[in-house]
Amino acid sequence: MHIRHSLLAPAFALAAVPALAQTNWDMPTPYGDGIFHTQNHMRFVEDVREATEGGLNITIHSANSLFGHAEIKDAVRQGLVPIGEILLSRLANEDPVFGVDSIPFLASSYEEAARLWAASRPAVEEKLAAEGLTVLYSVPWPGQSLYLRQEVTDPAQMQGLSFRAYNVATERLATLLGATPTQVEEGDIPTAFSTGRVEAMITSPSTGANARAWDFVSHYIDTQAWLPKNIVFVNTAAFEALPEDQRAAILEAAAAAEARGWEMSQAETAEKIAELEAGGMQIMQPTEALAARLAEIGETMTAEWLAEAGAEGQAVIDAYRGN
Ligand code: PCA
Repeated sequence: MHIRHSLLAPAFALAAVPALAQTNWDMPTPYGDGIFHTQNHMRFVEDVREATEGGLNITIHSANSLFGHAEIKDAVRQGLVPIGEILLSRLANEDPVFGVDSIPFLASSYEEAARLWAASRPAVEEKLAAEGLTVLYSVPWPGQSLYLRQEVTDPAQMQGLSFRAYNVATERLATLLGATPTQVEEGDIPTAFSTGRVEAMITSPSTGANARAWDFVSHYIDTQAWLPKNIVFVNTAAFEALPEDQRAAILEAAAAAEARGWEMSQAETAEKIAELEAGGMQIMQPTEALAARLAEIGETMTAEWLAEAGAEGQAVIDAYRGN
């Protein structure tokens, strides 16, 4: 009798489990907890948890802690994890359309960046869908500006600098400036500067302030040349395996995360420039000569992108420009 009871007890406990069923998802991301993108994901995850009454629990693994940036897309595609984030333009070597947001001065305000995203989103979604991925939301970094160890008034001063790159467009920009590009993950920026691997970069005030750029560079030149986006996607099969109400909860939280993220990005542009200044950096506008050279490079990179992206690329640019 006594024995039978103790055998029955676990069976009752197990029978109760389905009512409390919880799906746990892991979400690898490339950037650290101090970055607004990650903070935006935390709100997204909270919204999903609340809307599903704890039924869908997403755990963020930030700063490349579960998969490295270069592995995240394939990890989601293969179903090793159901959801993840990457910098969209890291995929430009797979298809040029993924890199359209990283062309200098093609879309350098939030209003332009939003129009470019609207114009390119269908193509981005279609290409990722063909790989079994569903786009949830995409949020831009603040404008990309120069970080240097001396005041640069003439673009010729950039020649020969070892220049930190984070995608193919930043490599190309460095090369066109006569600098030497080196790929460095965002989290490795302080070490790359302190060990002398790089001595200049172009990135957002968010990344600059998070890396405490004032410890290793002295000048910030406010070019705000483009707004590259991060993108969050799910494995389509994993998404479709969820109950209808959980799918709806994800889509609703994703739409809210996209709207909130764009606002956070815009709001922190000035805030993070102020942090760079408070840290001791010189905040400058580009000289006419530097601005002219960067504009010229933007034209070159737009032409190169169009040549590579063909009719499909032209259609994106036409839609963006309202032609
Ligand atoms: N920060 C990321 C991508 C663009 C940005 O502003 C980086 O520097 O790697």
